[in-house]
Amino acid sequence: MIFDKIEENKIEQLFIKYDFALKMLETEIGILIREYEYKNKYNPVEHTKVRIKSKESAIKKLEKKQCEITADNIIKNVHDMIGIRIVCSFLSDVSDIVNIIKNSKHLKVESEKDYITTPKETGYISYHIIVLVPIYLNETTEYVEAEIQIRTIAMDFWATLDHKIRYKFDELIPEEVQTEMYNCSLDIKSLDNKMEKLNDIMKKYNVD
Ligand code: 0O2
Repeated sequence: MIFDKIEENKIEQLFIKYDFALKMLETEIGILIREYEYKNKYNPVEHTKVRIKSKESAIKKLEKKQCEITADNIIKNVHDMIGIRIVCSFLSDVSDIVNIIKNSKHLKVESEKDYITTPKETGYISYHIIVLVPIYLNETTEYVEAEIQIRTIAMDFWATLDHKIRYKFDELIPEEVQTEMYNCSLDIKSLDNKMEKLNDIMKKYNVD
């Protein structure tokens, strides 16, 4: 973790921009959800959580990618320095939230990863969108990358425990634990499908 004073200052300035961008992102997502709720008389979101990646985690990611520790390399190589997780009730809510984000006038979609249609080999299920968030500085408007993770409560339950387990084993996870986690993810998928059917049944009864 060796970088000179100039680079250290640049990284510090970059983190200030991340801080602004995270506030913008949180506000924009809050507005989009509130608008949806007003139009549909229904709130599809259980909770949201924002976070800025720590300097240590960013450096770890750069080292993994064998990149020099510079502010420019953080911008170019770490796409999830800031992020928001949107946890929804049902699968169809995830699709609705993905659509409203894609239609946002303020967030520019850069890329998407649909780990719901195609889960990761670990069993991880979620929908990721990388967006550019505008930040309005005194003289210019800049765009900062952010990762939006959208998932159901069931997917979030799995991912939270998986994260804990990974942390305990420091990435060297025994094969039997990996297999068990993968099998649990299949149960999560099946549970989400059952809950979606239940959601459809509920609509027939027209209850709020
Ligand atoms: P943290 O601590 O959550 O910030 P890229 O970011 O594009 O260079 P990567 O890592 O392949 O490459 O991107 P991907 O697959 O979109 O994953 C980014 C984030 O998704 C991760 O961030 C995790 O938050 C989450 N994620 C991905 N795979 C798994 C998984 O198997 N289990 C769990 N629990 N979460 C996962 P970080 O930076 O790895 O971690």
